[in-house]
Amino acid sequence: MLIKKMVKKLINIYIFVMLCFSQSSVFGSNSDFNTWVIDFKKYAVKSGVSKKVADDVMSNAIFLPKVIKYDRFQPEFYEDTYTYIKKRTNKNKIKKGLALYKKEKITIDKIEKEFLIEKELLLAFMGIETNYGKYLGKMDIVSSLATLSFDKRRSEFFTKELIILLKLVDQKIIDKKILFGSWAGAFGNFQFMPRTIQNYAIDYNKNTTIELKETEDSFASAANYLNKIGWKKDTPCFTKIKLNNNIPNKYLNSSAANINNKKKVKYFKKYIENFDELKIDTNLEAAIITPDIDIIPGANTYTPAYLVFANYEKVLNWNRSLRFALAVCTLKNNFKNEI
Ligand SMILES: [Ca+2]
Repeated sequence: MLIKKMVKKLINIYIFVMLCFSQSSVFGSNSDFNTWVIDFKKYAVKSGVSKKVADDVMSNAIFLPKVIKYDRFQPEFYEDTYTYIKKRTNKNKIKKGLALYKKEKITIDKIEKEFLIEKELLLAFMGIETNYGKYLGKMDIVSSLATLSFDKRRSEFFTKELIILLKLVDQKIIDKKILFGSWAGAFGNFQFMPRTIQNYAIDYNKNTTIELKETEDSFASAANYLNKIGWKKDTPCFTKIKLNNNIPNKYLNSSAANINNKKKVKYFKKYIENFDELKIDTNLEAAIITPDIDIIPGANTYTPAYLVFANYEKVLNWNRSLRFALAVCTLKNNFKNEI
């Protein structure tokens, strides 16, 4: 335990030092950023955005050094699995979720039925993404997305998101005055990125605008998203397992980018110490994940370990983090016992 804590501390110090060194290049890039904005506007117009909206929306875009800091210091990169899950699924989170459900029961129950997505799952997503709308973010999304597009790490991804956002403004689906959200450009109760808004957000209460900070539209949009990407109601997400030492390394997934080597649960029997205690259909397809291997140096290879199912990968579609998906499904299960 002590070693684990020391390793964690060392990782934090390392990240901090790296951030200090990266400061000079980050702060020295303002004129480069302004040149980038000029080029980006031309590219946006070529991609189908009207010149008026491109000029208008981008006119106040500024480079935000703190966005780069947040990008390099995400908890998904350094928190071990138990800490990550515990922080996000505590009793207070359940209490607040239950209070919201009590208040919005009619709407949430109706949406659950219509989209075939468990209310517990919707509450879990909202609880983890924004603490039930408490942390919607106050960052100017255009500047966040512009900063991350200008930055090299994931430039292509964020450039596409920013173009989509401009198109949403151009088509009057979103009002540019309300574009405040997270440092990574996500928006509303469920932290939708522009592409998610474009593909899945709906005006559920039919008042002609999509309000992702209001219960009706945000819950229906989240339920619609999960339904369309294939979440299957009343089927499992993950289950915790104890692995035997005889498990070949190839079965241990530790990257959220791809979940490999899927087999029927019963195939893994010889590798799972507590197999007989598992309350799971052994004909289901599953994979094994050991999320701490990559980020916690010296982590015990086989602990913690989980069997994950098709639904788990749907949560990864939402946010590509092994820990995030475990936390969402854990909170969902915790609600199940309360509602
Ligand atoms: Ca609406």
